[in-house]
Amino acid sequence: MHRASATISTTLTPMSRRNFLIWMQNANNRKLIRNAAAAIWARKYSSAALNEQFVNGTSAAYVEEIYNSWLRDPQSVHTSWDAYFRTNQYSGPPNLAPMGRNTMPLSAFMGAGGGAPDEKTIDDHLAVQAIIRSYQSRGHLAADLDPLGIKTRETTVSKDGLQRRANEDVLRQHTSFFFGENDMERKFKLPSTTFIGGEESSLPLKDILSRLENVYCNKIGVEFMFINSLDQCNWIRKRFETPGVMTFSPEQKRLILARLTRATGFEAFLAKKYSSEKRFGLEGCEMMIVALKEIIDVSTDLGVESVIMGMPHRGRLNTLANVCRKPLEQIFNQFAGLEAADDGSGDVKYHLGTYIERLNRVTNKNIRLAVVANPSHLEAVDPVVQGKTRAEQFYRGDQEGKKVMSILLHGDAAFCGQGVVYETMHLSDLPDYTTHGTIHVVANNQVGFTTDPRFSRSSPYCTDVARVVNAPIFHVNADDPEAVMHVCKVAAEWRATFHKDVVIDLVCYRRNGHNEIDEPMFTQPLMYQKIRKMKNCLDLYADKLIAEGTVTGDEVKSVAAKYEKICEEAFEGAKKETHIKYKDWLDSPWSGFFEGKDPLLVCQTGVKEETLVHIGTRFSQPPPNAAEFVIHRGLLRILAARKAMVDEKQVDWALGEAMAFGTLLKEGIHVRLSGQDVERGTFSHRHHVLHHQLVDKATYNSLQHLYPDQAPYSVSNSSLSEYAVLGFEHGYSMTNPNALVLWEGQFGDFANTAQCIIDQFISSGQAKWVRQSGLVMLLPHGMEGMGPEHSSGRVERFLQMSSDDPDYFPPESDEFAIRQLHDINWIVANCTTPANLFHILRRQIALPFRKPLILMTPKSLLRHPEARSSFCDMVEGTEFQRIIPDNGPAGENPDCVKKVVFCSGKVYYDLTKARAERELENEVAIVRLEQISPFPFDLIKEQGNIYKNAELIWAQEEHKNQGPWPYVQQRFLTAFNHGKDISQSDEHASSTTSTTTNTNANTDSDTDSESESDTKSKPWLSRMFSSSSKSSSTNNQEATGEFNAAKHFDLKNMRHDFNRPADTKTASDARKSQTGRKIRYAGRPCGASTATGSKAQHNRELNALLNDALSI
Ligand SMILES: Cc1ncc(C[n+]2csc(CCOP(=O)(O)OP(=O)(O)O)c2C)c(N)n1
Ligand SMILES: [Mg+2]
Repeated sequence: MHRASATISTTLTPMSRRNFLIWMQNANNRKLIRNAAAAIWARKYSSAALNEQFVNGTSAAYVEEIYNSWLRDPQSVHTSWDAYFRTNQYSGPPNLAPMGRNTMPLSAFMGAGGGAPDEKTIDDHLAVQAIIRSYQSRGHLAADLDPLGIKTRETTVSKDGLQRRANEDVLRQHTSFFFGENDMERKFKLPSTTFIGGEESSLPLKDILSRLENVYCNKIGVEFMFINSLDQCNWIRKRFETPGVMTFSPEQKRLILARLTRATGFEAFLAKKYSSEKRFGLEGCEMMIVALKEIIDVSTDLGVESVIMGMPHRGRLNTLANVCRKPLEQIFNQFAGLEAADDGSGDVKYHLGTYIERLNRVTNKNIRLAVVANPSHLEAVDPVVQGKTRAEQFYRGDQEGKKVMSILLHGDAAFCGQGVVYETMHLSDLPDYTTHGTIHVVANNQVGFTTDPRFSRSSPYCTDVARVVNAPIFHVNADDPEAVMHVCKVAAEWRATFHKDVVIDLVCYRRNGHNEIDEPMFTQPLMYQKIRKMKNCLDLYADKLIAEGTVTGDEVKSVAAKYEKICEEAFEGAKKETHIKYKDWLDSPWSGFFEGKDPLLVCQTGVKEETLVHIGTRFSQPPPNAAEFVIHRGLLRILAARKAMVDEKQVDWALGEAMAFGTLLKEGIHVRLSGQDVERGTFSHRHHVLHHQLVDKATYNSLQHLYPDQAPYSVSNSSLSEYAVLGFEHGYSMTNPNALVLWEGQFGDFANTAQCIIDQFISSGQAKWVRQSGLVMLLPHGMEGMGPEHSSGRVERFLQMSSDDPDYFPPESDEFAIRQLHDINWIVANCTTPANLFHILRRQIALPFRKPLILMTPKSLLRHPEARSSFCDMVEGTEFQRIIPDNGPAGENPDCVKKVVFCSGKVYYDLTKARAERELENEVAIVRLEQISPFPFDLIKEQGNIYKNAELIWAQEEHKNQGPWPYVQQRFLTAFNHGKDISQSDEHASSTTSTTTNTNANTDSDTDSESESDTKSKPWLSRMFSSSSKSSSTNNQEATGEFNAAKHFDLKNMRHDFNRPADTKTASDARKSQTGRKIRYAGRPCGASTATGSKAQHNRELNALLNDALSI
């Protein structure tokens, strides 16, 4: 798939142009031609405009000036201009409010006798136009948005004696034009930029003002005049200004009331049944539920089939119940504190996701709704939702976002406070990241926990961040249900029309404290005095509908009673459940992926040699049949070098990676690589996108043209964000397991600005939300004297979060490696050869389940002549090597070896070079740890046995408190001393920071002591506290120390049983007994920074490391 949108540049010779066109006409290049045609059209279009003398920048200003003076005095301009302006053909810039649309000429408003308009007529018309524009631009500043009335301005009495909200903030100097009572009946011509007249082209001044007041200063505040597109501005004006746009039929009103009743009833029911439980209730913003339903109804009516939502705590349970229609029993069960029937540590109820497919009764269409699980970290889910949405659009071929859309909900404090909102907004219009418009809904309760907005933001509105992407912002008083419904309808239509973001700011209040246990009067006394007196929105609306005769009081009561009955029945039903199931809360089911799969079968990662030759050849070629595709000379050299390597049946790093991608693409696996500058590669090694040197945006990506029936490949330079882009790719990886999704950090260090995605989603997503992801993080890592940053991918942090137990040597069997992979939360690796890179990337897909892969990648090794692999290491029968043993003289004669240096990553090449310089090839073996986590206990043990008499060293270039050492140290001991010294201590490593349900942790319990039932439900606890637990084991195999594989690893349900055999031999015991084999550290001491600031110091420290590691 070409991304080219080439204009056939005039810089090409006619012959070149012809050849280039022939190449483009090739079937594969149709899209390029389409794009090119569009670009040519666009270019023609804009150049035509530019060539038009009359409207180029300076002359337009000149004409505008003449026009203005003509307006003031028609005789002040040349008669030809006068004649021209009288024809009404001149259409000035939008802010002049031209007369184009309305046909009535200004002369019609002049006194009898016609002739030139008098000065007052012109001034008055200009004033009216300025006033209209003022309302449109700033009417929201005076709108009646706050149900509490705290921030709402009082109405003021205008010169004409009428009450108005618009004050000088809105009207600025135009207030001075405010006319006297006598002018109120005067008719004024309406400019084409307003729709308040409906069919009328002129209106009496009093109507103009009252209509503008009603549209812009009532319960809706529309912020849109910053949008650069006149079309879009007019579109919005039309939807808010046209008389009668906000009328609702009695049926519609009843539906609003019914939905509001459910939203209100749900919170009331929870408050009644679980009065002391946190639920982050929606009281004060119940209209949010009705709003979401309206957005979904309108969107589905317009063609949307799948909606992906991300939202914080506030009203989440209500959304699940009343928007997604998640069975109430499942929600109520979350309050019951039941033990989970499936694996994982779970999460609190207001973080869990869900996925529902159901019939939308209003539109009678099937719809899929997903609420993505999220951590506490506010707004972190935003990019994840966008990535998931984008992926779903991709797999459905929904290139314009007509079928799949995202809705993001926000709290007011978080929306303006969290930077990831801004980062996510900036993805909204990028070709490879757009989801074609997101509807943002802010539950703006005017407080964040205990903090007043006056102290939590510097922007006037909490929504101002959206202005950067030209998204219209609809502020609305959430106590006016019909106003809310209207903005929701317009927002959904906006998205369907322009496919751009839009924001609904639901200005509401929070009836209770932050959660139901907090006392809000401590911190917001005045606000809460007011809130205590507020009638809820349902009552207000019911009163209104009763008063206008739409419903009766009895009907209102009966709707409420009916819903309460539904809740009661579900409540009773929930009591019958004994367990909760995390799988009920999965937001991204992979139907059919796990079923019928052998959970221990890893598919081949080696491939046929001819495949490697084919991919390698294509990858080293410019576009076929495009002799005139002008490639940079330096790139031609790189392509030639690639070809030479392929001829020698060798690969370097870039080629190894391309082989992995290419072979997966061949197998129908979609590959997506994203990150800063990934197309070329930060280190200029990848060059997946070749740029025509003479034609703008004409590009060629050979990996997209390997096979006619291959899967799509996408490689995208991202915006300069880690947090949002990594979140996005994580979300993308959740949608379909049959895709290799990779995010590359520019340098590994920069991943720390995405730490929340790493901690909260990638490392622990499966444990918390039973959701798997095969996302790959590529993190350039290595100390190369480039200073404290640009050095370390912080491998120690990833390793610290790995969930394998340092003291536990799993049972040895043929399936050791796959069982370990199954049980771990993620894989951390640092490959030293392109072949191993090839295999580990392919293994991501070959596995029968998905695990994130954290891959430290090299920098200088990208061009290191020794960091090459032969095709022999990639062909069928070969596989990923978790460790690479010493294959030289030392490995061949292990008995002569005095020292074994274990290492990981690029330092291997420093060590081998230094070993050769010291002529120690026979005495020092160097073993590479390629997969650091899960730790290859079995293979390391084997190495220990091979080099029985040698001293064991771990050498690393990172500081001692960094790099793999803190992780590998204990695990080496466990591996080397497996089978020696037996006693019992069994603490478990975990990937999440806590367990969730009350039965799993006592954090929510009001007692500190462990009850008997608690101890029973926690075998590890019982083993710690009960001396008899080992002997009283009911399992004979456990008692005899035999590993019960079926028990430990429940193959059928793909779950890990945390009841590990009690008498596991542990390294900590070996350490305690001081009998075990030891491993010594060689390298830098502990340090605060990741690297030194000076190259000389770096080299000195590296030499010290090499001397220490290799000294005999
Ligand atoms: C990143 C992050 N920082 C801090 C918190 C703690 N916290 C939870 S809710 C909350 C207030 C949120 O206010 P707002 O966004 O207005 O939502 P509301 O609760 O008012 O609906 C805070 C500070 C958090 N969850 N996430
Ligand atoms: Mg708030």
